[in-house]
Amino acid sequence: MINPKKLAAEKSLEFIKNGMTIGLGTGSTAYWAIQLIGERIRQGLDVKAVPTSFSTEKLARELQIPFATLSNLDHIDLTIDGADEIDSEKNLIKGGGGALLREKIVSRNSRQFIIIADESKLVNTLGEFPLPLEVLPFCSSLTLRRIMDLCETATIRRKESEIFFTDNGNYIIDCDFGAISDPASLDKELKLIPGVLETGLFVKGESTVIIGYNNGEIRIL
Ligand code: A5P
Repeated sequence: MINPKKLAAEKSLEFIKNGMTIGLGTGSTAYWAIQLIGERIRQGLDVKAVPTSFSTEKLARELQIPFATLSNLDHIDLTIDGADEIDSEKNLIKGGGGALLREKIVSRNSRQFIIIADESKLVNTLGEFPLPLEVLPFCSSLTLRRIMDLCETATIRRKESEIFFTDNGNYIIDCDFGAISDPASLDKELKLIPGVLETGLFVKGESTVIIGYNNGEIRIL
C-alpha cells in the first residue's frame, strides 16, 4: 500500500549532501525522513543532526544518527519537517505535536527548509487546524485572557486531562481562529502579547514543500 508521507520523505533525501548539518523535524511524517537518514548513514552518509524535540532526539539516537554540537553551531544547512496545514502560498500551521518553538528556531536558522506532507495537509486558507501557541506557564491565566481577546475559543492543551507541557516546560494554547486571511499580521499580533513565546504560524513561504499523494505521485511546490 502507498504511504504518501514516506514518499515525500524519500524525495526530501535527494536534497541531502555529505557534510551537511540537518535539522530533524517532529511528527509522523518527519519520522520517515529520520528513518531514511539513519539508513543512509549506515550506508556511509556523513551528516550531523539537530533534533527539534525529545521524541526526535530519541529516535535519532536509536538510529545512531550523530548530533551536531549546538553550542557552537553557525547555521543549519537543511531542515526536513512536517506540517499540519499548508496553504497555496506555502504559509504553514505547525505545532500539532507541540514542538513549534524548537521547530521555528531550527527552520529559521536553516539555509534550506523542506516541508514533507501528504496531500491531506493542503488547504486554500489556513485555519481549519487550531493554531498552537507556546506560552510561558507564569501568569498563564492572564496570557490566556489576552489571547481570548483575539480568539474566544483559545484553550490550554491537555493530554488525558493533564496539562500538556512542551519539551521546554511551557504550555500550548490552541486557538481556533477560523479562516486566517493574513497569517503574517496574525503572527505579529499574537507575538506582541507578553507570555506568548511563539506561534505555529510559519509565514513567507520560504520552504520547499514536497507533497506525497495517495496515488503515488510526488509534487514539489
Ligand atoms: C510538531 O509539533 C508539528 O509541527 C509537526 O511537524 C506537525 O504536527 C506535523 O506532524 P505529522 O507529520 O505527524 O502530521
